[in-house]
Amino acid sequence: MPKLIVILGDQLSPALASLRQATPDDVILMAEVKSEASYVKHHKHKIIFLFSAMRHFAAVLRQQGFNVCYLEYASQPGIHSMTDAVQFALAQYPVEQLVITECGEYRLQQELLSWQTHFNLPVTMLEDDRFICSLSMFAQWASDRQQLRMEYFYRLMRRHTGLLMGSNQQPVGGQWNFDKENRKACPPDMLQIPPLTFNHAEITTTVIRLVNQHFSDHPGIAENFQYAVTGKDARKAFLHFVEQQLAKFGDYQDAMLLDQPFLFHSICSMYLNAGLLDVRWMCQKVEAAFKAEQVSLNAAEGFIRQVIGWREYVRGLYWLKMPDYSNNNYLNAQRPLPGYYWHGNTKMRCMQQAISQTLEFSYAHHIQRLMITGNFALLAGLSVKETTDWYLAVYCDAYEWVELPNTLGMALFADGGVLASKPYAASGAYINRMSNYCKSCHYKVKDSLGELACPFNALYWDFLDRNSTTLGQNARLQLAYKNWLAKGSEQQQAIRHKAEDILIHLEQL
Ligand code: FAD
Ligand code: DLZ
Ligand code: SF4
Repeated sequence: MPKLIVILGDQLSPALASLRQATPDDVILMAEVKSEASYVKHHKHKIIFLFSAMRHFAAVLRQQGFNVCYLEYASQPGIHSMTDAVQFALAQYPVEQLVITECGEYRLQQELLSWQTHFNLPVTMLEDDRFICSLSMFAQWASDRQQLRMEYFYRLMRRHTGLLMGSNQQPVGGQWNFDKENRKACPPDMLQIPPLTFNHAEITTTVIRLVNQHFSDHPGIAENFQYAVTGKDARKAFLHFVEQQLAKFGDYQDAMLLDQPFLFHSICSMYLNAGLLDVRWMCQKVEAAFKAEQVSLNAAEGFIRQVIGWREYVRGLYWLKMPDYSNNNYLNAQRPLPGYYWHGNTKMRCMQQAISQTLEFSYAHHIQRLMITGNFALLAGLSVKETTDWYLAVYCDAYEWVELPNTLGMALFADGGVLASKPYAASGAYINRMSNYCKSCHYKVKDSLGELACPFNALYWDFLDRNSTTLGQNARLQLAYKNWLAKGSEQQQAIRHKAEDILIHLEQL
């Protein structure tokens, strides 16, 4: 029975469940469609990356003898969605069933689930076993717990994979987590080896033209695109990270430096999320580097925790809690996103740095996303919907399954503590400790009051004050509230006024 196997833009893995079932009689459908390319204003690099990677992937499948129906963007009139693309393929090929692998986003998954009725054909949906933790395993883990803390899930994943495990199911080094060793500020003169970049192959050059033609109003400069678009190059980029940067990744994971967009990060999330890299292969390479004494335990553990811990955890949480999760707004944050999120022109050096590099490279590292742009959105009470849409649009690695829990849950505390035990709220002091941004800022990081006071300071105290009904009882915020009370009513009032003034003039900061 010939099948129509649909491969989505983030399913570019040769070992994908649905591809493992493919035979030369089947038709493999891949399509560049408007509904996927425009549901938010994706950064141009994200569209270039996916379209070019999809085209390269299709070429390899053809070389392997598969029958690929590939629909290039706007090449067929009337095809705007994946459903339209399937309709088109069904009219061309005599197939008797549809096969797909679980989709990454709830939105599109609903569309796929409608196909059986819509096309009156049997649809088989296969588990996405590129992830280590299946959705049923996560649901089972979550079922008998009041709190879904990542740390306990991570221990389960360590035991499940055997990564960095010693004898008797105990972690190598006697500790599960070396996070405390991963919070050093980075000396500005430390030698940084940049990530690998790649020249444009012909396919990429064609896609860049297409993106400039159809997505000219999306953020980013298409010609600056420099990422890998094949599995082979993505593996090269990752091995470069393991050899050159991993040793410092642990220590400086949370650090930020002026004009150093990548520091010692792997820049691999876009490859991993699209299927060009395999999570088990990556972890094995990192574990091997530790065993060969090329990197310390805190570097190897720090990296492995991010991928088998955080990444798998947020995916499990997303599917456990959707669709209601996306409607959460625990702190009732409604303020419109200021314009500088889209152009980066602000006097706040930290925001200017994090946003400018985001617009330039479609990339910022975790602490920039969490403690700069995310922290600012949290403190200023920016609209959850506008903020999550921004993150989904601007990052090359962004899909809702990973973006939403990180933004809505981790950065904005809009789920009321499902993901995090307290909001990641911080004043300028944290940013000053972890970066050298404040030294060249228009604002004074030590001041909370006065014209040049760092906006993060008054906003931080005002955030606690504004949300005291909802957050005041949080055990992990008791010290912060004690410090707020210790300020006395006169200073509190001055800070409230300052915060009010900042919020009124948010666009002018
Ligand atoms: P590294 O610092 O080198 O980390 C290694 C890998 O660990 C990453 O490639 C990623 O696969 C994984 N990882 C690390 N932290 C997380 C995390 N919290 N959740 C999931 N995976 C993690 N990551 C995305 O892949 N897509 C997103 O859309 C996304 N949105 C985010 C939004 C916010 C507000 C925040 C705070 C974080 C977000 N993250 C997202 C997580 C994290 O910031 C990125 O995975 C990371 O910055 C990617 O850069 P890197 O590959 O250099 O990561
Ligand atoms: C993100 C994206 C974009 C920009 N374009 C396409 C596309 O044209 N065709 C496609 O199959 N997938 C695309 N994607 C990825 C999908 O949005 C992704 O598969 C879903 O969001 C599920 O994670
Ligand atoms: Fe950011 Fe404040 Fe530091 Fe300026 S002084 S860089 S606004 S934290």
